[in-house]
Amino acid sequence: MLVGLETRSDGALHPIDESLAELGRLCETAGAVVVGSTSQRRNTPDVRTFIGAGKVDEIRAIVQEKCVDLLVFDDPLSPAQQRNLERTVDPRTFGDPTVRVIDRSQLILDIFAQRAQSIEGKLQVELAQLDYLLPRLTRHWTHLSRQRGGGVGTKGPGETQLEVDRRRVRERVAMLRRRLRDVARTRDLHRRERAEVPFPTVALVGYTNAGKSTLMKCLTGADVLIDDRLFATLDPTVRRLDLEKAGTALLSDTVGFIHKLPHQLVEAFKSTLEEVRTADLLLHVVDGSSPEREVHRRVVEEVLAEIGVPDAPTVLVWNKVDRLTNDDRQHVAYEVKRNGGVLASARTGEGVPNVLAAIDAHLARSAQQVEFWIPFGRGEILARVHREGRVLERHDEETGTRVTALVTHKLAGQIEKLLGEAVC
Ligand SMILES: Nc1nc2c(ncn2[C@@H]2O[C@H](COP(=O)(O)OP(=O)(O)OP(=O)(O)O)[C@@H](O)[C@H]2O)c(=O)[nH]1
Ligand SMILES: [Mg+2]
Repeated sequence: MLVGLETRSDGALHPIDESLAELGRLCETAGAVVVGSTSQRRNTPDVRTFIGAGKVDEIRAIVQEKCVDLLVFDDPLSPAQQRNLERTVDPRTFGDPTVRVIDRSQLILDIFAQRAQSIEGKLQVELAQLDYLLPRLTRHWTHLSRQRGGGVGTKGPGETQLEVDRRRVRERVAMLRRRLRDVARTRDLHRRERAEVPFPTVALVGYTNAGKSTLMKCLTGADVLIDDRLFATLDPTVRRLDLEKAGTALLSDTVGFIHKLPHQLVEAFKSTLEEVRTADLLLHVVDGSSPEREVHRRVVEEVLAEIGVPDAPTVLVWNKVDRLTNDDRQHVAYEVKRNGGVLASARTGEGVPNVLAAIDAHLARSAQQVEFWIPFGRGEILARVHREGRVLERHDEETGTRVTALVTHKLAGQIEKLLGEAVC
């Protein structure tokens, strides 16, 4: 059962019904069956139980009637609120509570844990989960011992067992951080190798399920996972993208964002999100057919600011236009006029040439026309200019070749370095 609270501060950005509907989709993605939802309007959350006492009674009755065993709150609960709620909504008066109470963060962490594929992804998710768990390990909190299966012989007396649990979590956190640092170092190496490559990089960003992976497939032919589920993609993929004017670029697809993304995850996924941070251009995909498109766009911008790229050059893509009715199309066209961007459908291919043209134009603008003089002995440099830039003119002279080419700043710098002082 889903529970939402509408406080004065958040109603405007994300209407409660939409937020709960999204929470329902998250539950389905995680494998839970939603039997109902309820919400309450209050000025501020209750310190003890988050929602008011009357609402707690109402929920207790539904829990009994519908045999609910999981309550999912749309907002972050404090460890104490979570514990108090578990004890108050439970219809039984003895033993461990049979109703679990979790919040959106924990649900998202669960989904990430189910879906993480790469070693790095798995480490990042576990770190985020433990970070979330640590403040929740208290004397009254029995999840950890329950997870260990009944716990005969595992539960020490009160505090002692708690201390053991906490220490084990901390040790594991330290170990995970070390391993992540190693993995991140390798990834960094790959990235640096890529930086050596002169190609500019373009990163797909956007709300989860906006169609980033579908657009990646449409643009590059990459065989990436596309799924009508939230958080289908967790691990980054990089593919080559050939552009008419700007030459070759690299396109990367990575994890999507969502409203109220747990900060532990943003923290843990920082190294994955490096692809986004170091990109020359962001391709921000919005599901143009969603009534929530404006909220989604803003949420993505907020997360981008949180990871340190508030003003990166961006091309907005209003995707899924094939799903729009004529009326909706006019609305979206108005938004495109106001915010800029391109209308497209990654499914039907409509508008995709415009997306390519927008990327090309942006990257070509950052390319420059340079003249190189390359001595005959350095044929490999000339070959590279041909391969990675666009040669506009070429003259063979007595001892070398003079070429005028359109190249990225990166490539210009690298060729200059190779030629020493030979650049005219
Ligand atoms: N009708 C329509 N559906 C689309 C379009 N683009 C993507 N979809 C569908 O939207 C769903 C999500 O697409 P994905 O490409 O997996 O979305 P994503 O942004 O990569 O999502 P995550 O990886 O989960 O963050 C899939 O069912 C796609 O088939 C489109 O242009 N039109
Ligand atoms: Mg995806």
